[in-house]
Amino acid sequence: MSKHIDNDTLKQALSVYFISGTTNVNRPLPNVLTEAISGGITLFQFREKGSGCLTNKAKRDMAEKLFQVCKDHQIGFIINDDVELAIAMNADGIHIGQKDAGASITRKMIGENMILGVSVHTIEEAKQAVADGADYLGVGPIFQTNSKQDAEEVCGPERIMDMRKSGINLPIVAIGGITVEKTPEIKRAGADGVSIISAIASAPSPSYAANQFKEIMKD
Ligand code: TZP
Ligand code: MG
Repeated sequence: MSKHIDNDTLKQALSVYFISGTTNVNRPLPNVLTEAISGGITLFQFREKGSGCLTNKAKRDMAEKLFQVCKDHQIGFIINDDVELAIAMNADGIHIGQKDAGASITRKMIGENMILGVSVHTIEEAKQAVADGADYLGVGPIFQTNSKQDAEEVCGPERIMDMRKSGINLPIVAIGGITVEKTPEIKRAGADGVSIISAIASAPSPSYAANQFKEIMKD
């Protein structure tokens, strides 16, 4: 997968976007990822953060394992924050936040062929990310979340609606506290996809959970 995919294909790929690091699961992440894929996730982001997270070679080794699982199932593999690792591995994409290196610098580093996702909270940030060359926007936290310590204020699905009204056409994924029950309203607000950590990573069956999201997001 690369940026050469058109917007519609990217929107499809973003529809059920599973995000996880090893600290979000209590069993091997490659197993959880494999189950989530079997349930129907459409994209994966490796986000290795928090106390006890892997670093250096252990992080790279885990990333390679997860990338291979994704390749085996034709699922795109995105890396959070770590531009150097994304480039070194030739990942499908990189996702950055407002506190990371700026989007335009990141775009210059990765070139045109890698997908660039940017987390935004406001319409201004969204417009800036578009101008800087983002391929998709992650908007949130939509609802209250326990998965991000330094999360901004909850903005609700209305923020996505407001972005659409202000003319932002880039693919948008909602993030933060997304559950199966809340997914229909996210879709109605104009999001192309839902990005989920805990509702899949901590689910008794990641496969079943992923499948429920897929059913709601299809068509
Ligand atoms: N960015 C905004 S909220 C969030 C991130 C990475 C965490 C989302 O995790 P969860 O468990 O799906 O609420
Ligand atoms: Mg970040």
